Amino acid sequence: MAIPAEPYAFELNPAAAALLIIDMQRDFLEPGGFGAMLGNDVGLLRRAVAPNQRLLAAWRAAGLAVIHTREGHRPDLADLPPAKLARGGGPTRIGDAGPMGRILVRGEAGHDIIPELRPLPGEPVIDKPGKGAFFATDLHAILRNRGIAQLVVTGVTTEVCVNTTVREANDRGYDCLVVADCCASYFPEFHEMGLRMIQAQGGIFGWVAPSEAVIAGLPASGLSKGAA
Ligand code: TIU
Repeated sequence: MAIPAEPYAFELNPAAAALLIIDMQRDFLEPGGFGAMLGNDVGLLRRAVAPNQRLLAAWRAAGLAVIHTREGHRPDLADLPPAKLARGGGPTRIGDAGPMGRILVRGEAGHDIIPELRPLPGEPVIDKPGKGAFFATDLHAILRNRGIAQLVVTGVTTEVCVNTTVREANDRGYDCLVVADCCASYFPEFHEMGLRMIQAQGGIFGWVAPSEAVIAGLPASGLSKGAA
């Protein structure tokens, strides 16, 4: 199935593709979390919620693999680099108490994925301490065990965790299609440039397409369990 994309059509192989939704967590998309702590207007990220809901519904209906990620740290912060703790400049830091619990800490309300995109049983959730979803996680093993070679990537933020993950994936041999309207940034110009960086130079890191093109390119009926 050829999906119209930049810089050229993406040949989707549904049995070998996963939807990878990056860090659609309350800590980034709701007031009082990590994103707000860094001085950002979290409302700018909300524009990606409805497109992700539509794509996720279509992707699930087609019976294809879904994987979610969350950025965060152990409650004892043992996996938090001192430099990451120190950066940000504000009075509140990772691990401090906020309105949604301790900021960017696993198990807290703010660390969870927003209710609009709640994972279903059987959809792996990758907890990652860094920006890239491959660093210090079992994502690569999970993908290989499932025969996944293509990643359709969405989430936040475009130039930080989405870009870092796509670059990591590209170096590991995965073909990545980034869904433009399903990503967002606190900086609209970084969103635009983040997408351009992926598709430039003949698709140096991958492809970019709108969600409606991806949805139109999905198989009409669900894959059978044995198809992969
Ligand atoms: N600050 C920012 O733009 N992003 C992050 O800190 N993490 C993710 O992008 N998930």
